Amino acid sequence: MIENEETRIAEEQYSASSIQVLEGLEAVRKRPSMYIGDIGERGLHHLVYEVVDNCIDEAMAGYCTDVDVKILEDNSISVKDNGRGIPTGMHEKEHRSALEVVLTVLHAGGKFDKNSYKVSGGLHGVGVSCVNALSDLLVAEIHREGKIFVQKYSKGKPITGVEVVGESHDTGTTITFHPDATIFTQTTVYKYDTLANRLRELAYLNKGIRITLTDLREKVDEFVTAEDGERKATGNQVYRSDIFYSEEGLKEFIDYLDAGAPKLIPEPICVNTDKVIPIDIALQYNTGFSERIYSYVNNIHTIEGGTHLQGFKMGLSRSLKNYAEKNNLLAKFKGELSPEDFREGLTAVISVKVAEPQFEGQTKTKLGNPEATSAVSQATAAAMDQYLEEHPKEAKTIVEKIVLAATARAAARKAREMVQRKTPMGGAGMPGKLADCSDHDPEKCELFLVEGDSAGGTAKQGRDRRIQAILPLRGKILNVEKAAQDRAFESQEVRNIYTALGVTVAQEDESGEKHMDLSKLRYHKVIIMTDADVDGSHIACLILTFFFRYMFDLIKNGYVYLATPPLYLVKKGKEERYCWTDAQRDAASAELGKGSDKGVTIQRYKGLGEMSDEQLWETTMDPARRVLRQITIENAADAERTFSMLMGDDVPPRRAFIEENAHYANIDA
Ligand code: 0RA
Repeated sequence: MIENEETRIAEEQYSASSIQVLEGLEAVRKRPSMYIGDIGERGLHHLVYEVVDNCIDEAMAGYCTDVDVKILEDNSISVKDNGRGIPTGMHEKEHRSALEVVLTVLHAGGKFDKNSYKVSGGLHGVGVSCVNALSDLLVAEIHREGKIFVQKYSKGKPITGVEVVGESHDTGTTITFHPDATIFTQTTVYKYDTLANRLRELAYLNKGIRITLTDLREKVDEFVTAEDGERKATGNQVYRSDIFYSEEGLKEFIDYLDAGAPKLIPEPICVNTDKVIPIDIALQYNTGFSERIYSYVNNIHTIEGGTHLQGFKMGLSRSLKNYAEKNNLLAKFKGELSPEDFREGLTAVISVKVAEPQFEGQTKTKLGNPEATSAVSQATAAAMDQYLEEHPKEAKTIVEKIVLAATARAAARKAREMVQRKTPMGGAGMPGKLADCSDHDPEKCELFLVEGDSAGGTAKQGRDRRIQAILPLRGKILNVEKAAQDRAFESQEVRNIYTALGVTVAQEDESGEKHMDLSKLRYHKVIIMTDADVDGSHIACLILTFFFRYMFDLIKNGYVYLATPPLYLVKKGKEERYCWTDAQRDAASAELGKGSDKGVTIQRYKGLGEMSDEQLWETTMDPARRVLRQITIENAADAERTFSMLMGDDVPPRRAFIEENAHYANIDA
């Protein structure tokens, strides 16, 4: 072992070209997750974003207006733009076409156009070459200089030369790729809604670009919305397609995010400057209580925030506080304003461009550049100062909301203290519904959060009572998106979760991040176990949203999991097969039915309650046999975003979306 390792290191040092090798596409194929995050559903979709990012760059440089994304019948993706077209001429130093350099050298994308302010380029910034490496077929079609050029690749290697196949009066690039199933072993099936969510977001973040998405895999019923708002089927079958286009950018993004929520001020407030770095912000207050701030750097969602977010919070509080004091609006208010009070009912999108972003944190999506704090803080305060001066009526409304928030916070603190007082001292004061385990070593112990009393009962019977505790939750837990903090802490289910876990409420630190003390956490696995149906995934989503907003550190430390109960039981005589997918079901039924398919029965589990306690143990709870899906920050953020963007309010089309999507937006292993 050691010898091999040493030999390998020696070899790497031996030739300078080994660096080239390491930077080549073989490295991408060897360790794909290092380049695209993971090789599950997220990574698969990431390939599309990586290509689209190049088109966005081309658009930001002023050469492209339209991007056309298609999901082809075999789950290939084609991305077409009307930019300049990737250059096809010989690259002097490389002795091959520039096209080939772009498609086979990591980071090559931006090397030619020094002038452009390249800010996009994908989360991992690896470019199209990475997509090429991970595709079993990639076809590049370039319209440029009056001609159509085509070159084909497989697994990153050219399989044809650059061929002229026709003439064209337009310019542009079309990249068509098919993800390599030997890399993406979990799935190569694209989800329309996942792509749609990201493309919609990109359209809002980059106003003026028209992005279309079309699914050529199957036709669906066409609907029209009549003037009275009713959706009617036309009787036609069409490919599913959406056009994402935003004239006004973030302002419209806010309207989309807040659709249905009663607004506090008529129009979102916008912050827009290029002084130090490009900063684009829109914010709106609604009559609700939750704080929703989405921050982006170079079009990348910064889940863990960072210096730009910190600057925004500082600038916002400073301006509002100054204004309120200067105009004597706090005269009657006796309490104290805390930073959070300025953000109750706030929906904001922050988009900044940073030339050399330093990404930190677990997900590498936390901006570290210190200069962003003051730049964003000053820009925000200046724009807010001006808005408040020019809109005294709205200013007064916002300040009144802040004072109300501060008053409610005092009440919330009381409720919180109640939660904290009930914190366990050796088992006493545990929720009545909790069936605790006998072991007390948190590292060994697991808490199952189970939907409903009946499934809870089965789980209690089936569990290993030494290390597994069960907490049944009543139906749908509170939607924390829509509740004030004090109401959240009044919820019995929410309190039970705090008490059972042995934790107290997270507190905001100076930089505006919430952290909680996990030293008394009683279980190191918190397992959400819900039915494998639409309602079940909705409930899982609600619980995840709660953890995401109130107990982020729990997710960050990898303590939160989803259980995966089977969907089917295929049976013949005494032979039984549990199945989690339709493919497994079909295989099992073929296997057991060999000879005669008589006597093969397929049972579809609709809920946990339909399983016996032994079945639940064997399939879902037994540590030796079950499959748990660990919730990552990214997955939780996706769930939260899907949930928040779609379910924040019961707007009917959003509801329909959830119902159509029986599965969690983006949660994978
Ligand atoms: C390198 C240089 C130039 C454009 C591009 C790459 C380019 C890449 C992609 C990928 C998808 N769409 C794209 N469009 C353009 C500059 C070309 C010039 O100077 O004419």
